[in-house]
Amino acid sequence: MKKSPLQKARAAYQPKLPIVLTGAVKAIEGKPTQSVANQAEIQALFPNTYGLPELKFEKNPAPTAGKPVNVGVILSGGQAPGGHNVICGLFDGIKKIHRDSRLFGFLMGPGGLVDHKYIELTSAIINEYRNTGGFDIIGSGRTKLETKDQFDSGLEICKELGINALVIIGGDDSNTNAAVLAEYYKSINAGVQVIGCPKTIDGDLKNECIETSFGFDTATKVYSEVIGNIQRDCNSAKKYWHFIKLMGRSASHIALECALQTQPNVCIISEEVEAKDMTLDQVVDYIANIVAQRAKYGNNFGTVLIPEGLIEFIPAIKKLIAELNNILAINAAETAGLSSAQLEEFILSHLNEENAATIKSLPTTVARQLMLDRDPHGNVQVSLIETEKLLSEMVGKRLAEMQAAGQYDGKYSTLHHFFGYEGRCADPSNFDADYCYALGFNAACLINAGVTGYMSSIRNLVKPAVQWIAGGIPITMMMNIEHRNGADKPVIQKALVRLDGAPFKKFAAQRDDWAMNTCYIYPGPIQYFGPSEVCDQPSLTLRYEHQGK
Ligand code: FBP
Repeated sequence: MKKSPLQKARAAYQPKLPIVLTGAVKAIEGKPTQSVANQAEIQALFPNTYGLPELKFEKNPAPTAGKPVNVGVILSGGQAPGGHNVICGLFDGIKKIHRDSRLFGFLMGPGGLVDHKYIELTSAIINEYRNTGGFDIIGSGRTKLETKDQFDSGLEICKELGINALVIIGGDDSNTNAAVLAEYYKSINAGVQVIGCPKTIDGDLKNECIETSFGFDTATKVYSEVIGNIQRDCNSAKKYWHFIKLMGRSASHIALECALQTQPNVCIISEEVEAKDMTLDQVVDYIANIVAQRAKYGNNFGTVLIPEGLIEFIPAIKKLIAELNNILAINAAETAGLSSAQLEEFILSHLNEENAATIKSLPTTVARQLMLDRDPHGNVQVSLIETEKLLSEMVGKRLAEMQAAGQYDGKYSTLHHFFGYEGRCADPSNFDADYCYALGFNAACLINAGVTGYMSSIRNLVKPAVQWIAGGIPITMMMNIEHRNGADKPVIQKALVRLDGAPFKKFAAQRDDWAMNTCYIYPGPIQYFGPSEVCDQPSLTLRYEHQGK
């Protein structure tokens, strides 16, 4: 395969490992753990994997010779920069345990395990993918691993290939499924360990023990570069308002991080909209007032960042989505074969009065997307809803009213952008390259320690990589019971933006200044070579969260 000079140079990059993982390790057990909520229910559902202790690796001065292990690896869900390095770290880790260890990659996500589609990952293949973005080494998919038939089918192929452990690289939903799989295999003494790795650009898989999910750092740096470029263009021509939607599913972590990096005129944080019980009209008023204020000083330009999940957080729409979820889950059999038009009719006839009124108030395209576009986990496909256009149009209408009332005198020309897919497969930043390699290498250590139902954990991330702390966190510890698709289910608690957290507080303290004055920052592209303060910095979210502790 032909490679660019940067690709060649990047292939030679040696990710930095925590010092503890550079030699033999032993697992030190902490105290038994508890789930974040609903302890009794989670314990009853996970009798074999609940309450396990946290693990921390320390140097082992008297290691014993390791035995070969065969490991299967799965990439699950949306792409995130650094996934290849998790696999490379895992490969190097199991080879360090024993040179005859083997790694099998299941193709196109969890479905590959169920359908027995795999390849053996040899050193020749692995070396082609070191420090690269993307998930193309084995592909990814969103098949949900949740039924006994799927688990049994997975076990068949594990037995056939002599696989002792599976590593599932995924977000909160995929790691929830990893925990269920670990519990099932343990309950039948299947002899297959299951280890998870925290992946998602969305940054919503984090807690006391998992400081960040991988991919967030690179993706937000890519988006911030492009937002900065747009801001410079915007500040040069001074004639457009740019409405920029940013991926991130429900949580606004990506929008918040990009705002901290680039200082736009407006950034909406969904979690705040919900906390303040704001209506869509109030969000529109907030933006329109800033446009009008800036126009008073001749500044008929600006940037507005919008998290993709915003629509779900407007309380009236949230209620609507909850009822839609229930209707679809309860009537799954009845609605299975319906055409889009029939399904729409079915839903409209089942909605309560309040929600029917909400759906009628929305533009038809948005209403259709809410009703019809769902991913396999039942989530609304928020990335498909064009909130940036919806908001800019509504702001335009509001400004026209204000103009008629003599409250606004300016020009309002808009441009729209959606950044998501552009950042998901970027070559990982040094931070993500190092973090991911360490997560994979550490997963091999967890396998060697014989544990199951754990997530690979690398902490102390604002310090240089050599000082990072390696270990494992029982996945059940992160779980609670939530109402999903019409039923109560054990799931990993999603981390939303905390309004009492340091990153939001930093933003909130400065946003009025950014709104009125043009304070843009132009972060520039990710740098791989050069001074550490340019190349190795973690996200601002991570830095502020640590400072705030
Ligand atoms: P994960 O939660 O699987 O990591 O996915 C992240 C994400 O990029 C979201 O930000 C986005 O809403 C979604 O995937 C888009 O999904 P798809 O790749 O199926 O279009």
